[in-house]
Amino acid sequence: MKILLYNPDNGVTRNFMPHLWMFLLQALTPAGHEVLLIDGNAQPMDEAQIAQYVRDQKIGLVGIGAMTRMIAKAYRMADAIRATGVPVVMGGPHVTEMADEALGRDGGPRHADAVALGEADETWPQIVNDAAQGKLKEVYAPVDVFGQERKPSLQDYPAIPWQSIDLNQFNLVPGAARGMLQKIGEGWGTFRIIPVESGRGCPYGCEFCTVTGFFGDSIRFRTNESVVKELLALKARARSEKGQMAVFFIDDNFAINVKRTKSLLRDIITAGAQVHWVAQISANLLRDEELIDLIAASGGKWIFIGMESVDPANLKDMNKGFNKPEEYAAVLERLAKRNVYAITSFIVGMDNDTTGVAERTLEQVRTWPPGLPIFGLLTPLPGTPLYKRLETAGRLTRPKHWQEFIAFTMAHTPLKMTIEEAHAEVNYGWAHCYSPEAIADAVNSLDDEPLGYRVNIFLARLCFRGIYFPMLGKFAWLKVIAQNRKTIFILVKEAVFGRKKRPQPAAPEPAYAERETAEASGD
Ligand code: B12
Ligand code: SF4
Repeated sequence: MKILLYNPDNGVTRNFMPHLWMFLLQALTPAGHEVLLIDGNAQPMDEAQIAQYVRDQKIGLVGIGAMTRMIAKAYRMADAIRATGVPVVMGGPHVTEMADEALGRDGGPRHADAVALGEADETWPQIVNDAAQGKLKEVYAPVDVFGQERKPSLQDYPAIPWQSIDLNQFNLVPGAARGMLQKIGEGWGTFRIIPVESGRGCPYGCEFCTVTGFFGDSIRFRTNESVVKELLALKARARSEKGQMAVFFIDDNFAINVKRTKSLLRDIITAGAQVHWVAQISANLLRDEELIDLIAASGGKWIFIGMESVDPANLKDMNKGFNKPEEYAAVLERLAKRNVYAITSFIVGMDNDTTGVAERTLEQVRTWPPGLPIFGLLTPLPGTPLYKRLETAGRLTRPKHWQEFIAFTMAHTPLKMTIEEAHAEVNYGWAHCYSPEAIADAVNSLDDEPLGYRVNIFLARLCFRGIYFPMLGKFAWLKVIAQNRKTIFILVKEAVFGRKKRPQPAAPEPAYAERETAEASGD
């Protein structure tokens, strides 16, 4: 049987990274079936196109995975596929919470023949076998013989065949430049960001997050050996095609067990499996200097930190009181000292937020080493404690907001400001962090660092700008390049002519004790 795994586009950005679930399920598919992958972010398709594709390729089963924000598109695509007579199975965090919606059991239209609840590592082979025999059931749940939910242990994680998977749709290097760039250094003909997981689960249970409910508070890890092997395979692939590759460790909290993270990073270093990597780690776990040394030495470049708010009252409300705003600066400086920078994520619209929250946050951000601040609106995702609380309080203005997803638009009323005020705050945050002046300031703040770091922060800021300000298409990019031409000129000049010698800071006044000694010794 031919199987298509499809991930819908998010309608806002071209995702910079493919979704892991597709590669994982492909690797877990029983022998004898062919699996094709389409990520709508890389290969945009509409309903008619996907139906045609399914017919042309003689697909026998389609699997669709989606987050809440993509579910409306996922349902439309599923409807078009089912109209061709091909069964659709859906999985992922949204349908796990809203299975009745996907199956049309809530009074609405039916979109899926079957849903896979929760982690599908163990149910997927059964789904494929049932579909091949025309005996697809409606619901697949990962349960043990007693009917209790069972979480895969990850100890026998499958080897994803990165050396042979078709990754053409995920190359971030523009087609026209590939030939030329392949010849530069070790080669830049391809550049891909590949998702790798080293573990699952987070016990913290922040109020707005689906992770603790979905993956459970039982934390599970792959063996170090299996992660190291995967990194080595990815490195070999990049080398063989004269390209580059970076890894996003998609674990919810990569350092949730600091001892184990250190041991993994040590093993990566020992095996020479270092790649440039990004990971999500909460600020409270970044206190350990040895951990930060190992992050830097193993190739860690960017750490995503869910700071959420600089207001402790908000953090407490969200059950995220373990975030201590007073230690954010120290955490970021600890990272920056090793040239590791942070993607700092903030949520606007929390119950203690009032107008001016974006500027109050930026007052702090400006005192930190440069990074990539991002701003989002508090969103009640189905299945979260936040959703239940707001529903009970009658504060949901669009209880089924996912059925008509509107980017950067609230679905509930904040307590101390209006929805429009919250939108304006998010806009303020993005506009002030990604204006040409702000980007130039970020680059200049790394004045003492080698050119590579300055270029890195410049390019990263340009890309992240696109999360809020749509930058789809060549024209949009040209406009951004024109707006940032001064910074580009300075960086290019430095690359071509080298760095202008900067005035050395005056020698510091000797410390009191040194002065005393020098005077006493007659120097
Ligand atoms: C990596 C990641 C991202 C990446 C992008 C996704 C990517 N390209 O991988 C980035 C950083 C860009 C991102 C952004 C966002 N993310 Co995100 N992200 C994740 C993260 C950390 C890992 C995803 C992952 O690969 N997990 C590992 C795989 C193996 O798990 P999985 O995808 O759930 O798949 C398993 C099952 O669900 C199931 N399954 C999944 N799909 C399918 C399909 C079929 C057919 C079947 C049978 C089974 C199946 O089988 C898999 C194996 O068990 C998750 C949290 C998490 N741990 O999952 C959040 C998560 C998916 N993100 C989330 C959110 C909310 C967002 C944002 C909206 C945040 C924001 N406010 O901006 C944005 C939106 C991005 C966008 N514009 O599209 C939520 C989604 C919740 C929901 N109900 O939708 C999650 C769950 C985290 C959370 N805080 O609750 N994210
Ligand atoms: S620390 Fe992160 S992954 Fe864990 S519950 Fe909180 S937001 Fe979710």
